Amino acid sequence: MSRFYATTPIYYVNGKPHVGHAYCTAVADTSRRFEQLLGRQTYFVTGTDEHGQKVQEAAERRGVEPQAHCDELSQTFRDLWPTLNIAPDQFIRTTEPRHKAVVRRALQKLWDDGLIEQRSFAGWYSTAAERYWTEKDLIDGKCPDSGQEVTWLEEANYFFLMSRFQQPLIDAIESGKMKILPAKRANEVLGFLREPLLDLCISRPKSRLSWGIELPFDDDYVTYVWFDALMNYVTAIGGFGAHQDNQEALGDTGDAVGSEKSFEQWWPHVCHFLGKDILTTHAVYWPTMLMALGLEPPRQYVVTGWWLVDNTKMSKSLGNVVDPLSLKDKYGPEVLRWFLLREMAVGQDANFSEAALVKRNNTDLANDLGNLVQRTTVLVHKHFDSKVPALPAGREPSAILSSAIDLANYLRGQEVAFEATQTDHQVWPVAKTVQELKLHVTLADIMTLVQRLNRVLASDAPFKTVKTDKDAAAVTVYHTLAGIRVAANLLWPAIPQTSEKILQRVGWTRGVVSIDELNWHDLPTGAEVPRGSAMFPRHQFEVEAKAPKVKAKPKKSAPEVQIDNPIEYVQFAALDLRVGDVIAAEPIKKSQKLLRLEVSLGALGMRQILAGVAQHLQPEQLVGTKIQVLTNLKPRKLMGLWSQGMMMLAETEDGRLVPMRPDGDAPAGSKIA
Ligand code: ME8
Repeated sequence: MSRFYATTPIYYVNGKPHVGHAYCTAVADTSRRFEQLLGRQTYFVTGTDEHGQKVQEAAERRGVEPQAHCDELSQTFRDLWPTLNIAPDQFIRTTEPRHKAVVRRALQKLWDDGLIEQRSFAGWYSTAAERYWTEKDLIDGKCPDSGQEVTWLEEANYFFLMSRFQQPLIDAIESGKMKILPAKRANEVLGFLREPLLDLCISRPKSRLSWGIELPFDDDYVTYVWFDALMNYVTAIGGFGAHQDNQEALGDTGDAVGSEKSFEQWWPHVCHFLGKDILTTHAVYWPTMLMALGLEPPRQYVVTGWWLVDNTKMSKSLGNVVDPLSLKDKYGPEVLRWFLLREMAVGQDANFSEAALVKRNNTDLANDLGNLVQRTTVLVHKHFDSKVPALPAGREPSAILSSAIDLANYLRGQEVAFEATQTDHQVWPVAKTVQELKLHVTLADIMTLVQRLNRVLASDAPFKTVKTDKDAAAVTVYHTLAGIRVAANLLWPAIPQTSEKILQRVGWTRGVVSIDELNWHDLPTGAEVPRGSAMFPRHQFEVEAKAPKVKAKPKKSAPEVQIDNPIEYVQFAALDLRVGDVIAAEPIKKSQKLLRLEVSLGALGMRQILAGVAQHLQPEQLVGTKIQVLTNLKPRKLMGLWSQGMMMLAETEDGRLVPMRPDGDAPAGSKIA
């Protein structure tokens, strides 16, 4: 069985955790859970980075001893993860004796091997970045990383001969031995390596900084915080003689920490998750340190983007951070997880806003997933004695139902002749996108199964057929329950708690299974389907409307306009108008006014829209055309069918209804503003 060793950055304890930290840790947690579904043995480590100037200063500001400060702050990180359903196997702290011993052994080895030298050194030192810069690195005389002041310092220090490993590092990246995702980040590192690589100062004199690990060969110095911190990835799995200390510190936690072989077994399978702000330390310092120590460079990196607030990075020093705890308390941990994972394309930046979080909840979770579970289970309670219905002999699933089964099998990696229809965006097997660490794509692909199951309900209409042909309804209901089970199992890595609840709601009591065992037809007929309330409440995001500015006197030249019921811009901005492609349109029996439309909103999926235009337009006039759709109108039930949006129409004075169509080529899903 192959392995997967996931790590996150170990976070500085100079402030409380924010959404940026929660994001990277949630991505690592979700990836490891996907790897578990794919049948791999996994190990997941996170922790805190506790030495160095930033932490020493944070403790000084609070007037507490550094160790007491670290104990307190580290605990806030440790306590946060379980509340977000993040389940690391190990939480490591750099002030633990087991880690300090590893760092000292590593330094001693480099010193003995002549790979560390003492030199006198002068340069511009940035406290914020905890490093020296050359004159030409500075931007406007300030630290290029943090924008903070720098000071000129001259001192004797110890240097790791990093320059010797420049070519081996280039080779490791170019040969793909050390894989950096997304690829543009690998190119960035290679670009950096086009310039001569300098040696790395790995010591700080105690006269300037006392909060660190003492060098084993000179007790006037402590270790540079990055040299110390990066070694955590080795300590955690028992490298450099840590396995015995690990066992004592952590108890028996399986082969990842407890055996002499643990490092050998796990290191080749490491995957470092980190933000783009710490790419150089991870992809240049770290592999060269490992090479110098006679170890293999890391196998894989996933470099994530930044959450921005008003297009500026969310960061402790800027004070614009979003507290994950308050959001979790307000919306629940899984809504927060879902938003973080689904909204941000791994590797790119995204703007954080509570309004966007609410919207994600309402569209993906409440409308698509929550409604699907609710509508199907209500049918079971009403018409099938609260049990998974038996499949009647000789009745075949409808074409759309069969396509949902094909889609599920395709997602599981079965060789199914599944072709994305024109209404889907491109869908890939889960194993492929997981391996490429494109989690946002994986989740969007799984949601296409959920959307298709909703279309099955709309098209097979079991709530109708149950009255005339109960066997037909039983076929739809059985398969929809089976499909929900498959979708919930596949969504488990992102929303573990919810997914387990959904499994129970459809009568599946055997828990989450690996993707190989995830057979659609395993859902046992006759299983009890328990009652429950709606899983994802819709939320309303209150935007405080600013009072309109009242001008003392309107300018003389301003034309007088009479506006009935004026609205604020925020009210307009709350409307989500999109371009939609009409895929299908049909009259609704017994209704003179309504047409049922199936509308594709591109990557946002499909919607069923009931439009009151039957007396104005023939279905053929709509199929294949583009329309404007108000997508965030609360869904409504009309004639027993859900309408999940509104088609925008111009109403002429003589009472005609004319569809509003984009003039020019705007793809489905484009936002209208
Ligand atoms: O750098 N958006 O710790 P740190 C997304 N101790 N992710 C963000 C973010 C944002 N706005 N802000 C922070 C350190 N992060 C070192 C690491 S590892 C050996 C030592 C995430 O507390 C992102 O993953 O500053 C970033 O790399 C990490 O937090 C930095 O956390």
